[in-house]
Amino acid sequence: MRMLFMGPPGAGKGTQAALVADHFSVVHLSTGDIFRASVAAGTELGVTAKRYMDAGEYVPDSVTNAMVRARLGESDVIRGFLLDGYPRTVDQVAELDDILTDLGTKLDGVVVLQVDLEELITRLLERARTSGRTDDTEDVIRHRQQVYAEQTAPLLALYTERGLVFEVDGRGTVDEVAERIWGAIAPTADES
Ligand code: B4P
Repeated sequence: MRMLFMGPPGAGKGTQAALVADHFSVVHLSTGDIFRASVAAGTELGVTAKRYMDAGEYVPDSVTNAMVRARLGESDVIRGFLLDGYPRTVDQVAELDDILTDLGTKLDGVVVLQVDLEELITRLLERARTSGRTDDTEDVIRHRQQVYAEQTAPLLALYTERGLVFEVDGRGTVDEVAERIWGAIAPTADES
C-alpha cells in the first residue's frame, strides 16, 4: 500500500494516517513529525525547519524533498508507506513522481480529508492548549490555513485527474472518520 493523506492543517491527517499505517504494518511518514523531531534534537535540519514552522510557512522544497527522498530509500519502505503532509507544493509533487519512478512503483490512492475552516481552527486551538507546539498560536494557525489554500489545495485537482483521490468527510469523531476512510480505501487496499 502506497498512499498519501492530504487535507488542511487540523483535518486529522496525522491521526488517521497513524491508524491506517498501523493496520497495514506500513511506514507512516509525516514530514511534520520529522521536522519536529529534528527541532527537538537540535540538528541543522531542525534549526532551519523551526524558522519556517514557527511562522506557519512551508519549509523550503529543496530541504523537504531531500529528506523525503532519503527516507523513502530506506529498506523498511518496501512493504509500503503512507505519506502524511507531503507533497504540499507543485515542486514536491514533481519530486515524488521522480522518486516513485526511481523506485519502480506508483501510488494506490490519495485520501483527502474535508473539514470546514471554523472546525479546523477550533481543533488546532484545542491542541494548542496541550501540545506546546510553537506553530499553534491563533495567528499562525490562520496563516497556515491560508498557505494551504494557496499552495496545497490546487494540487488536489492534479491527483483527481489521475483518478487517485478518495474524498472523505473529516467531521465527527476519530472513529467515525476512520470508518469512512476504511470504507473508501478497502477495495483498493485489498488489491495491493
Ligand atoms: P504538520 O505536522 O503536517 O501539521 P498539520 O498540518 O497541522 O497537520 P497535523 O497532522 O498535525 O494535524 P492533524 O490534522 O492530524 O505540519 C506542521 C508544519 O511542518 C507545517 O506548517 C510546515 O511548516 C512544516 N511542513 C510539514 N510538511 C511539510 C512539507 N511537505 N513541506 C513544507 N513544510 C512542511 O490533527 C490536528 C488536531 O486535531 C490534533 O490535535 C488531533 O488530535 C485533532 N483531531 C484529529 N481528528 C479529530 C477529530 N475527528 N475530531 C476532533 N479532533 C481531531
